[in-house]
Amino acid sequence: MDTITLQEHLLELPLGQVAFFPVLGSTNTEGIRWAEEGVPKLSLVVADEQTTGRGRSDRIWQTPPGVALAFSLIIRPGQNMAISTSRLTGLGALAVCDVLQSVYKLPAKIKWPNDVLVRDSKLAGVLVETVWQGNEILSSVLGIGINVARNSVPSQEDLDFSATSVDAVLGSTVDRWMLLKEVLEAILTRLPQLDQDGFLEDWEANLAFRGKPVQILRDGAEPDQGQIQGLNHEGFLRLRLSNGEEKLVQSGDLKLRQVDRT
Ligand code: BT5
Repeated sequence: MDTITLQEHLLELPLGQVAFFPVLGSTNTEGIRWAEEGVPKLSLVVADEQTTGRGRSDRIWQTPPGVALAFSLIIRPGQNMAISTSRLTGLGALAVCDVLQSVYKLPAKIKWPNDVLVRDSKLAGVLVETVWQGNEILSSVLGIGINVARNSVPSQEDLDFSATSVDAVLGSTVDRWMLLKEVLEAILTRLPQLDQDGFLEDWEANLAFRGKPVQILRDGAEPDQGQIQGLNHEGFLRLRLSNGEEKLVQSGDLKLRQVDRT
């Protein structure tokens, strides 16, 4: 797909500038550059292949050619940094869940803060990055990677959590560009609701492992163990610890894992 064809495919959506790259380091890096240059809001960077795709804390996100979706949308949210970054991460994950559930009838869930799972395997990840102008947020870059075809899934030795693809969980083949359009539509539908309680409720309702025992792992710190209660207003995880206290967990360089009850 070239840029013109992609633009035509997405014509009904109120996007800004749209570009398709056969190969790119990272759509988020390009998106940050675009945002710094002042592109119109809702501009979209799409890559067929990423050579330096990244996750949180500069982890590697693999996007081989021809089999996955990697894209970044430039958004101008409000100025509340904590709310915008965490809620936009929720927005990306929720939009992918919306589409997988409603269009493809898949039991998609959000592994807080930024992963989309189907049957406990990850098939999409979200990375939101912020572009500042002085003390103000100029833009946020909402990056989403989705494993579509079966061979988009990295080999297990490169992963610290089990992974899958849309085609694998569906048992049939999905049109990547149709899926892109559906996810963008879901993002655009939810975006005006970002500050509302209803958005938070929907995000919370789609959390994986809710009410189940989980661990929050951080390098160099004792893990927190407890039950997922839900989210607070800022999108922090509410965890009920074994002593009955509730702890708020802010997203960051952490890993959430279900505690094996066997
Ligand atoms: C994420 O980080 O899951 C966020 C991924 C965001 C990727 C998109 S693609 C478009 C945009 N441009 C970018 O450069 N990034 C965004 P995190 O939760 O930190 O997970 C990273 C971990 O996921 C890695 O350490 C691997 O273990 C695993 N991983 C890497 N590639 C994967 C894949 N294709 N499918 C499933 N897991 C993967």
